[in-house]
Amino acid sequence: MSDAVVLMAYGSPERVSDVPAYYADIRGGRAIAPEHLADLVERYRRLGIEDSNPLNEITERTRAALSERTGLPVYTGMKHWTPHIADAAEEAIAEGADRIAGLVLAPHYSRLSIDGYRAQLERAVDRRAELTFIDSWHDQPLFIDVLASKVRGTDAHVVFTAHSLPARILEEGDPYEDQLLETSRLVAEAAGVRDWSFSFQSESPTGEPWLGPDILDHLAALHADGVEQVLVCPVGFVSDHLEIRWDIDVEAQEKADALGMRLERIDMPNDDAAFISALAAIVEGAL
Ligand code: FEC
Repeated sequence: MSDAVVLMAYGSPERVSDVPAYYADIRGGRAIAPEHLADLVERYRRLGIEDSNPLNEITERTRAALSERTGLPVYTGMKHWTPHIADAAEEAIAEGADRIAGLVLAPHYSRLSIDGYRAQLERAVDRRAELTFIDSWHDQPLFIDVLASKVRGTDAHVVFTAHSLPARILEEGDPYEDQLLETSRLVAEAAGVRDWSFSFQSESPTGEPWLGPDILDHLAALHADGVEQVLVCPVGFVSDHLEIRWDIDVEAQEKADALGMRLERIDMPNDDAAFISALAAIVEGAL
């Protein structure tokens, strides 16, 4: 069989002028409040992505490194931006793939997030190749080692974080929160870290309750308990996303400063060699 990988990511606008169309794609046709759009444009602008976005270069480096490491053709497909997941699938099939592994650059499964990637990929492949979709890889040992190496030996209280989701997923029996806590526990154990906790981040203003606690409230609670130093380890993200560079590096940092706490965060895995080895093992296991 001729194997290929479709490596999927959320997607990020290439330049500030892309933000309205990008946000419209995320909202899937539902209304966008003008102040929410203005706020999002401002966040990207303040991160300096006026004309180009370094995150997309990181994703390309990750793709190239995974291809080199596995010896397989790897095609990048974005959920909410270009190149779309359908473009990646089309290219893989045009170049002769008859078995495709679908891997999302997000380790934890939720119906609300990962099923969207799966649906786009299945629709695009349309049974023209055998498809092996990887739902989650939150406990993959090499991935756990990558994160453990980033928190091992710290004196700070480690706060593991991930993107929040609407709280209704719990009533639907969604495994997202359990998987996040499992990753956090495994990383803490592997690193010998005893002083840790978990909180969510990056809640969106959609008008319904989201999973908590949010990191900003959590920092205040930790401070009230006498914690002075935190190391943030965002287990739900693997790259330098807006959620990291804004929600942690700006918002959480400002909150910590106001509380008189010291806040640091781990360097994200991005295209680290050890992380690429973890991705390669996941793909090889699936194929
Ligand atoms: O440019 C970048 O670096 C940002 C990329 C980005 C990632 C990401 C990850 C996740 N999201 C998840 C769920 C939701 C839900 C909504 C939602 C809204 C946004 C908005 C932006 C955005 N997300 Fe995101 N998310 C990223 C970007 N996300 C921008 C819209 C503005 C805002 O709310 O700040 C609510 C949608 C709605 O309005 O109905 C739900 C989940 C993840 C982690 C898994 C994954 O990466 O796929 C879950 C990266």
